[in-house]
Amino acid sequence: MSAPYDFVEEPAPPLESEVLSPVEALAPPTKLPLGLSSQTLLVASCFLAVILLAIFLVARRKSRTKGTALLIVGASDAGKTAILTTLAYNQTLPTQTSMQTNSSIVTLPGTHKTMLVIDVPGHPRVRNQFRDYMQDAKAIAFVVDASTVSRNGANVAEHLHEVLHALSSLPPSATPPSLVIVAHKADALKTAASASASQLAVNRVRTVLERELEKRRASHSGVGIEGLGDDERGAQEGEIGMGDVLECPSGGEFRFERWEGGEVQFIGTSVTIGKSAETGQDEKETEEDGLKPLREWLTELP
Ligand SMILES: Nc1nc2c(ncn2[C@@H]2O[C@H](COP(=O)(O)OP(=O)(O)O)[C@@H](O)[C@H]2O)c(=O)[nH]1
Ligand SMILES: [Mg+2]
Repeated sequence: MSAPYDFVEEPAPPLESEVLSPVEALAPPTKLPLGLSSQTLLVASCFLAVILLAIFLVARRKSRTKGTALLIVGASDAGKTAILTTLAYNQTLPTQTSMQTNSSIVTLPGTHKTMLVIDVPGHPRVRNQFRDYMQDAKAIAFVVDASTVSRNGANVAEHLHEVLHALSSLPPSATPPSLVIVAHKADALKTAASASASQLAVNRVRTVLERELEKRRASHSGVGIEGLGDDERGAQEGEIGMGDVLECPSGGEFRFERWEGGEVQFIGTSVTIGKSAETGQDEKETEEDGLKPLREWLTELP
């Protein structure tokens, strides 16, 4: 076999300072037609194998990493668009109930991290669109109007049940997005001067939702896709039953802290309506920034 390159005819003279590996030191190097020793070839192919393995691992890891977006879901009028515009522009803009998704890039304060924030409309006919964005989601904020949850609990729980079901139905290879339940409009609650409005909002939302989800667990128990409407049934064929999603280990009532599908966090928030919240950088942080808990939660996401 003829060598393809001219320079291979003259092997490079060995360097005085060349350090021999233990393998080289033991076995006298045999020269191949290309002028390379078998040891050099061995080392080169090991090196190549390591590089290929690294490329494979990085590619595999990339396909498993979770998305980068924040999905804001929840009933109509819960305050989703107000939260989005406050995160993005530090003010609320007059909005109408929308059937369309709004989105905006938000920079998290104190960091250079940016996030795509997607506000999915809450109208019952379109709210299931959130499933289309699940793969891109790093986090889901389920927004609940704390001032009306006592009246709307059953509807809100039905919507949340769909979100919990979607989270549980993700393929095992996907990293599920983090879930936070946002007890919003804390400012609209009547509190005793000493009590924290956001803590009251969280307690109220958690209590109502646990009660309503427990009712759903008890009535759906063992019900698979038969328990769903026609539209849902087609889409969820083959997935876990709706009732099973709410089962907690060792039986018993539904409790968020015992939910097996993942950790569910709660925060209480509010936004300033109608005017720009002009909080300058050096102005000291006041109670006014009602979205602080949400910003902090987003900053601390893994
Ligand atoms: N009191 C109070 N009202 C709010 C708050 N956030 C939103 N709202 C009001 O709630 C209504 C619905 O808000 P919107 O963002 O359009 O809700 P969406 O349908 O979930 O997007 C609007 O009239 C807002 O002004 C809040 O933190 N406190
Ligand atoms: Mg809206």
